[in-house]
Amino acid sequence: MGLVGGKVEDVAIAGGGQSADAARMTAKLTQHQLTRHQLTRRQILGMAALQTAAATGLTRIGLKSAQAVEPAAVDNAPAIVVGSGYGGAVAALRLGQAGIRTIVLEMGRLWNTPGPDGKVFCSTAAPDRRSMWFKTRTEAPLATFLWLDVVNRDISPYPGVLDRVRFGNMSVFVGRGVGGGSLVNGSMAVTPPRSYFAEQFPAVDAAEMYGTYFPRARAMLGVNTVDPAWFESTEWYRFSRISRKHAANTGLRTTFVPSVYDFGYMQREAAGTATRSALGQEVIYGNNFGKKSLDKTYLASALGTGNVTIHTMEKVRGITPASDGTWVLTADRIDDTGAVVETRQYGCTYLFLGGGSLGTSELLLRARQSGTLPALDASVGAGWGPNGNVMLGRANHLWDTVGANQSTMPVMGIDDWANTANPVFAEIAPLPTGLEHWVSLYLAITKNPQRARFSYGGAGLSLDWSAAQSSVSSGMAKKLFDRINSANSTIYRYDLFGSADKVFADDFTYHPLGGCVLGRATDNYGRVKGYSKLYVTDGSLIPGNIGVNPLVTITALAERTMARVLAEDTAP
Ligand code: FAE
Repeated sequence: MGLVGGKVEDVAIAGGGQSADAARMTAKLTQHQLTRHQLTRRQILGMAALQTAAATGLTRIGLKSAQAVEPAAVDNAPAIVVGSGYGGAVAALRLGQAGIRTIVLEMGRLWNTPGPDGKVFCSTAAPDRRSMWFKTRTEAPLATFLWLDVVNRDISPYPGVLDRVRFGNMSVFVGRGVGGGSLVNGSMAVTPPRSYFAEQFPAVDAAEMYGTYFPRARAMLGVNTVDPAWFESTEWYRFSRISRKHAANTGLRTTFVPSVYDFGYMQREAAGTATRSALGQEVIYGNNFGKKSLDKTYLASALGTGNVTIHTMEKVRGITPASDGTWVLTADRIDDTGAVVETRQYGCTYLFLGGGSLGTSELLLRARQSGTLPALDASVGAGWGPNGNVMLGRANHLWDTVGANQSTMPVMGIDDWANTANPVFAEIAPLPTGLEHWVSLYLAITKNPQRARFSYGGAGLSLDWSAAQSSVSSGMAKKLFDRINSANSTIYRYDLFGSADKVFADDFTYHPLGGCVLGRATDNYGRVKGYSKLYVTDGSLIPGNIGVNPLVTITALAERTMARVLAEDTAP
């Protein structure tokens, strides 16, 4: 299995046997989208491939995907990437650009086929089966309003876009589908304070990260910021301005938070000239417009190289080294009911794990437990944390209205991270219901030093995080918000999180981090210890906490890994 040589541009132009459908899609995209966004030619080709695959119901997406290719008994490629979230998408693009033929295996579906309502994704106001990964009822983080069970709905099981994975004392939200967490997240694209990054990654060259890889990640992801003048005047961010006033009354600093949601598009939504998405209660179950999720950025570019194919609805469950030093993967292909319709084997020389903190930890621990990867470092599974996440609501005075209209994309945070006695970064979160409710909602990221460990056994993946460890996070959030309540004579909301008097939702996280920590379970570049040509590129590299929302850090670290691996490990 050698590397595929050749010039990437030539492959892309030739289109590898691009069908008439794909060519038509390309032309349509060129007319309609190039004018709006500055798409590269690779992205246009890649997006055409995604649309063609959706239109024809294919589960294998590449520039050649419109051709009816009978899959071989074992699919071999020089490189395989597991998962198509941030870590997987960066790996796929950089491998494809290097002329290396790559297969991406993603357990979720491709999200660009409209449902009966003409939309790809459902909104938080009217969730249906598209919302959640094989559940019979939605499991939104904010469970109740005025203690009433009015938020969640019964749904039929389906490979929906958001999953909530429940462990004993912690449940973890993750995205499922081509684009992973980028499909469901709040788009906040924050670069961590340099001093904290250096504290968490003492062996990583911070100057190189802040000079090269963070800027590269932000540019590739399409990070932008809200126009401050529009922010000050629009009804859609009244909820942020009220929370900013209350923070200021407490002597606390607020800061604008960059985003991968296109604020130009949002302003057109507000003006009534574009279909509403962020302003139409779309977020955790996907955004139909405006968001630069990975299928619009890294993955479109990766497909556009002509060297990358994405296989959807295929869950990798086994990793075995072959005697010649290559890798053999076992993957289950599932249908819309979740039934396994086929089990396939894949072979590759270079294996990149981008299944996220849960997915990658599970794959490695299961391989160690089943005896196929006995030489993994003892620290695999360890160093996990929820990024100190705590959600909470405050009740405002009647005169401090937060507005019936709220954008789903947060753009501001209360930054008290420099307070060494109690470091907290609290994003001001929306609660869009279409009605005035006087609630200020927050997702606090606290500097909780507690860590847990994954293990794998008969019951699958388990996590030994305890309720006492969560209370360290909520204790820190309480210290900050007690100050805010006291300065503004306000109180907490007790009705939002299900049980009678629950104020701090510290038992779920949007930010699972760790399990295969950089420099411990891997070398300093994500190469898994004990094996060669096996790499981790996702959030499992981060040791439990990064102080801000993690997508930019995951992307930048993956860029750093790929630059090093392509320079050193894949040379002929
Ligand atoms: P991730 O994006 O989770 O991708 C992993 C992919 O691998 C998924 O598509 C899985 O389906 C797939 N997969 C897993 N196991 C397998 C397997 N065995 N075989 C095949 N495929 C597999 O990983 N972060 C921010 O920075 N800003 C935000 O505003 C923000 N808001 C969030 C809101 C929500 C509701 C959620 C759930 C998360 C949010 N996050 C946010 C977190 C962010 O999305 C998350 O850290 C990244 O998506 C993690 O990236 P990874 O590459 O680690």
